[in-house]
Amino acid sequence: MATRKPAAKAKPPASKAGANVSKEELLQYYRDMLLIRRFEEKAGQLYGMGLIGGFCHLYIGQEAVVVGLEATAKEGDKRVTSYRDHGHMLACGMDPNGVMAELTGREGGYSKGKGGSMHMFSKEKHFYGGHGIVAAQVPIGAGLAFSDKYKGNDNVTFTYFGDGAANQGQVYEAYNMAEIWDLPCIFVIENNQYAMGTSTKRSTHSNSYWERGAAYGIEGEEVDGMDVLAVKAAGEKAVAHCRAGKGPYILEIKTYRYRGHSMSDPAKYRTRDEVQKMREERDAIEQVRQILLTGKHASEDDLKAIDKEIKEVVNASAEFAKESPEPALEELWTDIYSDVIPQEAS
Ligand SMILES: Cc1ncc(C[n+]2csc(CCOP(=O)(O)OP(=O)(O)O)c2C)c(N)n1
Ligand SMILES: [Mg+2]
Repeated sequence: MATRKPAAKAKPPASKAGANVSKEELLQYYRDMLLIRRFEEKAGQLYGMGLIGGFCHLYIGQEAVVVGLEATAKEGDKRVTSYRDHGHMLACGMDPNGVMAELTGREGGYSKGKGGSMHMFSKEKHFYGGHGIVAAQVPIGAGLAFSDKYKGNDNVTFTYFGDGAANQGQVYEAYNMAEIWDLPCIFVIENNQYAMGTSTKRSTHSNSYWERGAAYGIEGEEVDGMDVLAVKAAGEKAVAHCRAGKGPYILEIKTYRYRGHSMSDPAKYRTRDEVQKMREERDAIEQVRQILLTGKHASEDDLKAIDKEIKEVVNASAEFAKESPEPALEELWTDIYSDVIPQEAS
């Protein structure tokens, strides 16, 4: 009886970072990055319609950073970040409905509509915020890592902050203590080249931020943040270092935000061409799309189906966020540190 030769397995594309990545992984990164992008675009629209108030900082352009690092995380690992936080929440598995409803200030939001864009948390997903004070989350990240060290487990904490935050004093106090105590903390500098309207070229003599760790004896490296595979490869190294009890590690991830600092940004500090060039030549989602197509791991139709699926998830989150009621007045007196509830005037 003639035996059939098993179909040759498609070879996984070789990453620029040198790691072999499976088709399934690539599709997952494509999906995860696209979810963040479409979600943020929708948040931008809702903001324009007046459905989201206050501050709102979009993550569009930086998706590969958090998706690449989340690919290296395991259950129990923690994350904490700044106000540019929606992507981090989605990447660690928080519910898009709860995030969007928090943006619109509704009862179904992660903080029952009382926190908004910069103040969401998830105990279940070990997401510790969302911090509006620049660099405030960095010592908190070291503290979270301390708790794991104290408990004797092998969890790590991803502590994200920006290039602007990297010039703050408390970052270096946290570095010092993290090194002395060998804390399993990955300090992730998301260097998107601007702090509000100030370019890194104007704010610091040396814009190689990771090298500052040397003063504290902390190892680190610079990573191409527009290449999700490079981020993942560097993340694996950092995670292995921390899990092995070797103390903290610094990843300076070079990235770029396409949108303004927040929704009210006059964008006079850079040219349209600069942004356009980045979008056209370096976009992280497009890079993965090209690897999938040229390696014949997915067809245009497969990718279209994923796009459609993501659009549906995002549209559903916007519907949920619009339909969820505003928080009841009594909610003003919950989740606060005071027991003294004002009584109605008699
Ligand atoms: C202590 C403090 N100083 C100033 C501000 C105002 N502020 C908000 S965001 C920001 C820029 C921070 O830039 P960066 O750390 O690079 O993060 P990015 O916005 O680029 O993600 C500043 C100065 C603040 N929120 N907190
Ligand atoms: Mg920045």
